[in-house]
Amino acid sequence: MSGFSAFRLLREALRGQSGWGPQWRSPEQPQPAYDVVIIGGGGHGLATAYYLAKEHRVGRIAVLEKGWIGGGNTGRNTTIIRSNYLFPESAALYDHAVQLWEGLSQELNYNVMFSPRGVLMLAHNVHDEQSFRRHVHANRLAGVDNEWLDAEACRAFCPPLDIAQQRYPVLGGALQRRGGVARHDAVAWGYARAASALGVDIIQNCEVTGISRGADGAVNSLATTKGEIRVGKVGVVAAGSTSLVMAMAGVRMPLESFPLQALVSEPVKPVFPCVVMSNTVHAYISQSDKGELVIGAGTDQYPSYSQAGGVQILSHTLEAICELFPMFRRMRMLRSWGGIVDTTSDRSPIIGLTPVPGLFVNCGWGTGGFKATPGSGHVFAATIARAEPHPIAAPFSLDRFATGRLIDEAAAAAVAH
Ligand code: FAD
Ligand code: PYC
Repeated sequence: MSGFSAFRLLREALRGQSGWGPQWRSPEQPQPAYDVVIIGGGGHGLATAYYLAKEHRVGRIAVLEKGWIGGGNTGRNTTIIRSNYLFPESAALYDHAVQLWEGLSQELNYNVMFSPRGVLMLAHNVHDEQSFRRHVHANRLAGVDNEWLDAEACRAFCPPLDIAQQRYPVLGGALQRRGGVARHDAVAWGYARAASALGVDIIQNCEVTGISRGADGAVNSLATTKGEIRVGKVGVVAAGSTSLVMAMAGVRMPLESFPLQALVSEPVKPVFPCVVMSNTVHAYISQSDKGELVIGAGTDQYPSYSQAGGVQILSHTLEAICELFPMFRRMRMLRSWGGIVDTTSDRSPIIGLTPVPGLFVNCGWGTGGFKATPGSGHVFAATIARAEPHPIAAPFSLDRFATGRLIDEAAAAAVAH
């Protein structure tokens, strides 16, 4: 911290923090027209706007958010970051993101608290072990770090883990040491501040309610709760609401939407050094820098837009956490919440062009898109600016559901599915 920053901090502490200005501009009203509008002010939408402004000359840019930025899944997720997916296309996409995470605090000059403390995925049966070993081999061939640990090595890496209990036997695990967690709000705020400084308008409480097309079929204006906006190009980055937004332009999406839940415990001193995921059990856990255990569950079994989620889903996850980590049996849980995730049949995202000229979509991240935030924004910005897919995004086109060129990452994404 520079001497000036230290002095400023002290001065603000003494005068009741009254001198800090807003970190980003958030105009009450949008301009009448923009060259590019991003629908959705989550991490992916804000990152897209930032890279559009920074790396591409596309003119006036706005992000329209129906609530507050980061209030969707960006602010509701358990922040696990990893790139240990099976297929080379996915390794390229998710590892592009991990590489950007590694320099993101410097890039944004904002501490996103990226903490590569290692992500350990537990194997509970022979099938798990075979599947994870296959991922380890595939990842190493693709230049992505991943290694197999036997049960004793898992316990050494994560001392709270009980490898002797019988209900969820631990045969070993796949460890990605470069994986970890980041602070979700800071990611949204950091991108918002940096995008705003580059001239992007971030309009909150502005819901898009209609998408209009001209005689040539191209998108030309948006109806919003703050009036009509003329647009050149539109990027839809609306996570669990993608199907609803795309329907406004007459595009039916191959998505199903499910509630996904998580919860946090009371804060305790640092006891949990890493991230542990159990795909078979649908449970994942880490400890936040505030000391809370951050625990996530599986999706509900039925599609729904209810953010409540089933109580039985949470109780199943907590029972498993207590079996795997008996030292947490007497911890009290503080709060739980849910978010709506949009899933594709191959558990890979959709990034790219749509049948509507000028309309682009970035969605289908299901239960696992936080980890991709910087990479997703980076390749989507290039895709919008050039009106052709960025090479890393190209395999994730919408038309793969017609051509059959699916990228089946069900096993890699399985923790919450
Ligand atoms: P969001 O942050 O949801 O942003 C979309 C925005 O669009 C929202 O703010 C919404 O209000 C806005 N919007 C929607 N409709 C409109 C409209 N009509 N007009 C204007 N704005 C609109 N991923 C991981 O990688 N690791 C994890 O550990 C992880 N854990 C998760 C745990 C839970 C409980 C949940 C729910 C998700 C988890 N995920 C995880 C998934 C991850 O949260 C999402 O994939 C990711 O955050 C999606 O980011 P986004 O910016 O696309 O979406
Ligand atoms: O995709 O890594 C993941 C994940 C962890 C928790 C929810 N999704």
